[in-house]
Amino acid sequence: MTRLTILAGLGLLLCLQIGTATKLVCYFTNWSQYRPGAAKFMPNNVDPHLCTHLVYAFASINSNNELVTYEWNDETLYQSFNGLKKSNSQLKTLLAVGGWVNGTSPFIDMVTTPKSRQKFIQSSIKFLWKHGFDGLDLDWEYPGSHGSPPEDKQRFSLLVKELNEAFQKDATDNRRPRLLLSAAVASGKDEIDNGYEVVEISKYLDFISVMTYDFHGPWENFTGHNSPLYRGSKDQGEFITYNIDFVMKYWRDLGAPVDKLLLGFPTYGRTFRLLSSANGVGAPANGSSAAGPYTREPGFWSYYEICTFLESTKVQWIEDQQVPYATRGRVWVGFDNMESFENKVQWLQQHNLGGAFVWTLDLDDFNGDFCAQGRYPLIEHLRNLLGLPPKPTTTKPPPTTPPSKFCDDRLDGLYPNPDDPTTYYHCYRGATYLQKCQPGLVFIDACKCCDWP
Ligand SMILES: *[C@@H]1O[C@H](CO)[C@@H](O)[C@H](O)[C@H]1NC(C)=O
Ligand SMILES: *[C@@H]1O[C@H](CO)[C@@H](O)[C@H](O)[C@H]1NC(C)=O
Ligand SMILES: *[C@@H]1O[C@H](CO)[C@@H](O)[C@H](O)[C@H]1NC(C)=O
Ligand SMILES: CC(=O)N[C@H]1CO[C@H](CO)[C@@H](O)[C@@H]1O
Repeated sequence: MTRLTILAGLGLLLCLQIGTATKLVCYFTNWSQYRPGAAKFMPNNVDPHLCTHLVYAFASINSNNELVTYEWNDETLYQSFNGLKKSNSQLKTLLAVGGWVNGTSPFIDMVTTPKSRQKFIQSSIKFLWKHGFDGLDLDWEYPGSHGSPPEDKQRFSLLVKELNEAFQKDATDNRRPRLLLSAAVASGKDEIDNGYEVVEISKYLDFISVMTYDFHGPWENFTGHNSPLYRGSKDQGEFITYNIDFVMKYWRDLGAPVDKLLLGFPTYGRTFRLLSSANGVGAPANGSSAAGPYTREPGFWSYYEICTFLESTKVQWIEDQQVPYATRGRVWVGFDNMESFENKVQWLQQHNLGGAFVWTLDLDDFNGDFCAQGRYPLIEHLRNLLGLPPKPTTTKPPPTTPPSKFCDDRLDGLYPNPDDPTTYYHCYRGATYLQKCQPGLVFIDACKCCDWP
């Protein structure tokens, strides 16, 4: 297996960052507020320094083609969500519009005529400014399939173009920043073919988040990984397209500029119920194993629920696909961990992508209550791997080694602090930042991460 050292990743990234700023876009979901106990997630659980962009999922479209809230308390949540920008003035927030209404996508009616599209566009501009968002994220699953007619492929391009033009005009007329425009797009080859005029939409979108997960799940009759990096050696037929390497190259080859493409990082896994004692990849399965106690959705476990499962079994590695799974009894789960994130970031950097997005904030161990790896262990690791600037810290430097000097003769990267194992140095563009591990954890040089001693 290839194990990327953070140092190499950061060095490479420094070169890439001269032209473009790497993005780390993180999704917040309006339904995580209903999870029980330590899993309940509210906007005040978001670390405002973790990601470069936050996206609130989801808003909807009403029968008058206007952008509207979903949840009874969305407006209150918008306020605290956008209030996070008070703690980090660099942070950008977007509102995702998507989901289903009356069993169908609300985009389908909205895109039919120039008039209905304008109604939506104008209501969006008003709504976004009213609530303090910096942009709109289109989450239509999917134009041209899943109940949407073939002509929606062109209508989606028109929507994106008209939104972009209206956002430009709004900025000029009202002398305010242009609203951002992005889309979360399909990773299935058929959905891509049926849904997007890639060159056209790429002109008008600030970034394109490719949903590189849900490749395999309990809807199939054999085990498979949720988000494999590479094709499995046994994959045949259409299955050879069910992996990140294929899909991201497909988007690129259809004409999407790589610096607008974001790779999707899931903080969850997909579970199966095994049918026999065979328990590798491709083993016969029938449906999902029990729902997680916190996410309470069959077939779907958050990273913090997987952590708990891992206490009673060991992590297995899918060598050809570069991702982990775990199994015990009749349970099988394919998931992501720090190591698979490292491989994926390495891929992302080798192919000069614009960055990463995470589905979702609330599925990571956001409080550090479950996995003993600190707060947001996966996303924090992802942030470091991407080489984003260190988060501000209130830690006072120890007097013996003035931190302003520590990085003077060192390459960018993470280093142990010889004077205090509970802290570490992050060198970034010549500056020294002293970072603190979560209480009880120490810095481990081998993984460049904080862990239980
Ligand atoms: C969904 O159906 C309900 C009941 O038929 C209707 O009142 C509502 O307007 C529909 N919503 C949309 C967006 O069409
Ligand atoms: C899954 O179902 C297909 C037919 O739908 C069948 O051809 C295949 O053998 C099944 N695979 C397993 C592992 O049961
Ligand atoms: C799979 O599960 C369904 C529903 O639980 C059941 O009806 C069916 O017989 C199962 N199939 C096999 C092959 O066990
Ligand atoms: C609790 C909940 O699920 N609230 C809403 C959040 O947004 C989705 C859209 O996907 C709605 O379906 C939910 O009702």
